[in-house]
Amino acid sequence: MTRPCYLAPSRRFRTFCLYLAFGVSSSVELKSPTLTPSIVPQNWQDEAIYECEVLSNCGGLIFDNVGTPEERATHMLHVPIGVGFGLYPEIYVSSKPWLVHRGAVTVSTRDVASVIVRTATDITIEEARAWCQSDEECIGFSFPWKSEKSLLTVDEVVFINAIVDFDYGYNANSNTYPVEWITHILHDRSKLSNRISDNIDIREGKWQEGSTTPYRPCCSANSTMPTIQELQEADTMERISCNISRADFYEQYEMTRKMVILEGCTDEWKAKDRWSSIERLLDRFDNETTWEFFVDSKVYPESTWSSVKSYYDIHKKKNSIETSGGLRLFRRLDPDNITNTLKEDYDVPQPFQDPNLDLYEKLPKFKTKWFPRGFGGPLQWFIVGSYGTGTGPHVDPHSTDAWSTLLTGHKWWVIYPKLPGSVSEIETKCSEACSDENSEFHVSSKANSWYVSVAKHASKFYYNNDAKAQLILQRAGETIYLPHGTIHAVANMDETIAVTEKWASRGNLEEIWREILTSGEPGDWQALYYHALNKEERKRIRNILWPITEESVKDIILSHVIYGGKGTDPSTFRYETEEEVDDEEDLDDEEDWDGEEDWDDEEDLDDDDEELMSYDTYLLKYEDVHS
Ligand SMILES: O=C(O)CCC(=O)C(=O)O
Repeated sequence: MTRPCYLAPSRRFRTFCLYLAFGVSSSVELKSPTLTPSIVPQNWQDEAIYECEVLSNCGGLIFDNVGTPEERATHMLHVPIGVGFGLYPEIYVSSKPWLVHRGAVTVSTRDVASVIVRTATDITIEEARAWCQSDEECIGFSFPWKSEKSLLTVDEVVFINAIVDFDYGYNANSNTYPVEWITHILHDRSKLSNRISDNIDIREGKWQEGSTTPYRPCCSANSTMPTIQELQEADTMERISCNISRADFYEQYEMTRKMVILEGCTDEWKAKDRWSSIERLLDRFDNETTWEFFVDSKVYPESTWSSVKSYYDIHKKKNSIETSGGLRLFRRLDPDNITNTLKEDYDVPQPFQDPNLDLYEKLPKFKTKWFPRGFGGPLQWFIVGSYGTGTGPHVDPHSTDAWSTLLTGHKWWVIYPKLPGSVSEIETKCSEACSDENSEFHVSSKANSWYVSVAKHASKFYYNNDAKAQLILQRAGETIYLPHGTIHAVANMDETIAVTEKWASRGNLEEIWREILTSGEPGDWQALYYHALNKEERKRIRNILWPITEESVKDIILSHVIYGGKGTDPSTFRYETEEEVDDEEDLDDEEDWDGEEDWDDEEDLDDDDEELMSYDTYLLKYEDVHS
């Protein structure tokens, strides 16, 4: 069975079979949209429509109806105007109000006065869209992508009332795109009518390296990092008080998967003083305590605190973001003396104080498997970073949410849009020519290059779904809540000290459930289902897939982004059939779960004949399987 143009949704952004159907036309009966992107497509045609709605440059589709349904070619319309529509039995016109294309509208000297409606400098793209929409003539605007003056505005915008010619800036001699332009076209069919010539080809260029983002070079880019002041101006993230109750926070943010910043969580912490600078922190530990630290690409495991100190002293003298050599500690807070010392200084922020916060706590074997080296307890890390160090873009592992509290300094967070399909991994990376710079970094040189090439421009681009990246400045005393699945990168803008925790949130239960089904061991899902969840949560689970059988789990895939090749390979899934589970003789219907509140009492159980397995039984079964 061939599907020539569109493949499975997971390949959505890699597989294209694009045609341009551009032009001015007479009236044609158009097929109206059959679904919105929030509805899961049921057949190949709906799937293609779904993909088109997500893609920022898809104006519509032609279904040519030749061959079997699966063989019918699907062609993408970049700006559906209507020419030739009559030749095709089925046409879909996207409902999105703006189409975003790589390249610029070009105007001959003769046409300048008639085609260019207005030019503007230093305005945001939102302002440009609003102006164009309100103007009677304007059908779109072009702007050079790489604007260095500000994080939010573009240097120059050209508003147009017609598209006579289009250029995506390719230079055949150098095989490069020396000047990158972007064009937003107002998808208003009555306004567009007779304003676009029918022979314009804008299909090329945009899909270079499979990316919708044109400007991604790094290769030791030579530019400056934004200032703290500029980041502060660009930051529009919601802030709330840390006094919000656990219940309210869960309902308003964890359940709704909404990122937010909490203020005031550290007011009573000793860390406010003890971690107020790296210099002060250096007195907190014995010289002989051992640490792992990063300098440039090198990890120094098992280093003494005195070597961390002397390294810090040397680096501090350089004190420049442009030089490599920044120090970074990223230490897991497993129970030991260092952790005991640090724990005197901080507390879990109030909205996360909950003995039932982490579903993985209920599955200690699962947790140890995916977060090795742990000796139990919450998944927390202590992070120290000097000026100019940072992480590359990543998604936190194994479906975990995170809180992260900063005690001193400033961190720049780059948050990519979270809507499904909005951003593909490649769009967050340096160009392929700089692939070495895409490796993980904790260090100044690569971090600096990525931040000035990719991150600095991220909030000026409209990704698929018309979604945008956010730039955030985290200040001392602020706690970021990051729901799972968000691609993020974090740079230290000066000396920083932070503490963070990751956990499997009940707000993300569906994804945690998929994670356990795809990467857990026999017994894990039963332990979660029968012992950790309440009635309502069990219902949520059964809405995804029930009963759990060998056949039914085959189709389970994680629906979140698997970033950097990291994540769960569904083929590793190990299941027990329903029969096996039901036949367990040692299922125990009266044990409480680990001394905790008994959610699974008789009244609470649903009518699906649940049987309870004690936690001890679960561990025994687990040992059996692994012995
Ligand atoms: O704060 C940092 O330096 C990095 C935090 C982060 O991205 C993480 O823990 O996943």
